[in-house]
Amino acid sequence: MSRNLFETFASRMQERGDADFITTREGRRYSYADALAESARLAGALSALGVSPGDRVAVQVDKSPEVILLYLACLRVGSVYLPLNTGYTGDEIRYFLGDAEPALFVCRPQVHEAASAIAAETGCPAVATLGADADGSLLEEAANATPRDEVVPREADDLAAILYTSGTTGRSKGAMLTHRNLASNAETLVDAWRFDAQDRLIHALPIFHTHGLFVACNVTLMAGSSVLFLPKFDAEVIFEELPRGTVMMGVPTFYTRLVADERLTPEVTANMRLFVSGSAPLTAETHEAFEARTGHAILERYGMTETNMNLSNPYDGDRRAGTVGHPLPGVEIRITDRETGKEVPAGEIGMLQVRGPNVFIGYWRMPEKTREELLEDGFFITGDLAMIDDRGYVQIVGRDKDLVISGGYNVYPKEVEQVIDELEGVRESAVIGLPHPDFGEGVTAAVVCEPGASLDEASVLDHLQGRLARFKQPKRIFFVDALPRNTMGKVQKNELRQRFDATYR
Ligand code: MLC
Ligand code: AMP
Repeated sequence: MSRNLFETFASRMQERGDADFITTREGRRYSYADALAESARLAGALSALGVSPGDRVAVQVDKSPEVILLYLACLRVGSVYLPLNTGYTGDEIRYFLGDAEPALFVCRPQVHEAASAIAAETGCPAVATLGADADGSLLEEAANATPRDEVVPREADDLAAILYTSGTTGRSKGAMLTHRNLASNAETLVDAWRFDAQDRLIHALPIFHTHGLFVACNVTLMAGSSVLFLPKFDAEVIFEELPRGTVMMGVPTFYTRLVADERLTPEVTANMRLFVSGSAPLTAETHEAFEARTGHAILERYGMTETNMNLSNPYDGDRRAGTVGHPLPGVEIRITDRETGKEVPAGEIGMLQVRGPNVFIGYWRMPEKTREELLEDGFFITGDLAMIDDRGYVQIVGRDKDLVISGGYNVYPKEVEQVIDELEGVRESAVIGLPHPDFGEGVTAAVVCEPGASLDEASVLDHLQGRLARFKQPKRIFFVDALPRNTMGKVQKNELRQRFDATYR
């Protein structure tokens, strides 16, 4: 029996027929029946463009309902959907295309020429465009293509998607996610968070990462709910839409921004039944302030690109501030000693490991990295430090990996350091995350210059422009005489964090 995730969606989509699937504030609307028909047309276009089962389809486009139809079309034809952050620069895209070797690159119409050059350089045979206003060559192709109604059979362990996640070495790793991974997590979350056809999800997240794509859209499709697609988070728009929504999912920055706004009241949120937060730690302060202002306890959950969602606070029962709740049904966790890998006693801090049908099958073409992080017994080493508190709730207390999370986006210091270090006059650099009132953590660099070099903050930032996505670029650069090191020669980032702690406060 085929285990193509699309088939699970399709039966729900058929049932929902003319009901709303995606709407926008500009009045665009796709019913479930429309989404079935349009995704079949797009599937026809993908085949006409040379996409075969198992091929990767790389997609770097602005958010629009048609992107989700394209994702569905990729599932239909058995290809592997590979979404890319729209903030990535040409250099970054070159790496992803070179590594993933997609059969097709779908880009924004305005960058068609540059994208085609990168595609040619990296051996990607086809390029199509898709614009935020339903423009571009892909939809033209779809309009002329013969719709493909059949769904290519897939096994549960066949790939449905590859999502790149940055790595400690500075090289991004492609997390390989299967049909089983995505289907199991969506089914679990529909139950855990009580999604149904009456729900209307306010969707302000980007759709190129796990949170906005799989958590939000797969759950919607699985439950037959409807989703209001907003291009980005804009507090003005959120306040207008809250009275018509039932659920919102966001990164902590959404909630700190809402709490800072006097329009956040019990009245404006009265129609809402659930607010979910994740991708970065939500402070207990924000959780408590939101509840005091609205009567809603934000449901915090914990996930990763490699695993989708692992832990969640309960729907019924106490949603504890500063915790990520309990393992979701089907997910096992253990908290281990970082050195020995043995489980630590309850109440102690250790490395969080997770296992379940949600856990990915490895990093694309990186068997060694996969072996380091995905253990033989199926547990995945998350790199997050956790403990189970006295009431059995899991707290994420820190990270063992050198990672900064800024506004829900991951930034690996190594990647930024490497680009800074290329600049003439730089001897070395260290990138850290510092407490930031809006983004949670602000990417910050400490730079040591070569003797006699005349660099300033602006010249370093200038150098990064166009080489690294904006969200990875440090908000501040500090010049130091030397990086603090321990006797082993390892840079002491904690010392730097203490020294510059007050930068954004
Ligand atoms: C924007 N900027 C950022 C940034 N977002 N800088 C650092 N970190 C970010 N996250 C830059 C912009 O380029 C701009 O700079 C300046 O900050 C101000 O922009 P803004 O208009 O205030 O930003 P905004 O568009 O409002 O975006 C902020 C945001 C957005 C938090 C709403 O970043 C966002 O939607 N983040 C969600 C990320 C996400 O989906 N993560 C999930 C990953 S999945 P300038 O100088 O260019 O003007 C995952 C697994 C899991 O982690 O568990 O879910
Ligand atoms: P990503 O690789 O973008 O999927 O980010 C995954 C990382 O985000 C995890 O390893 C955690 O460090 C972090 N994360 C996600 N959700 C939470 C949360 N609720 N609390 C703390 N950290 C989180």
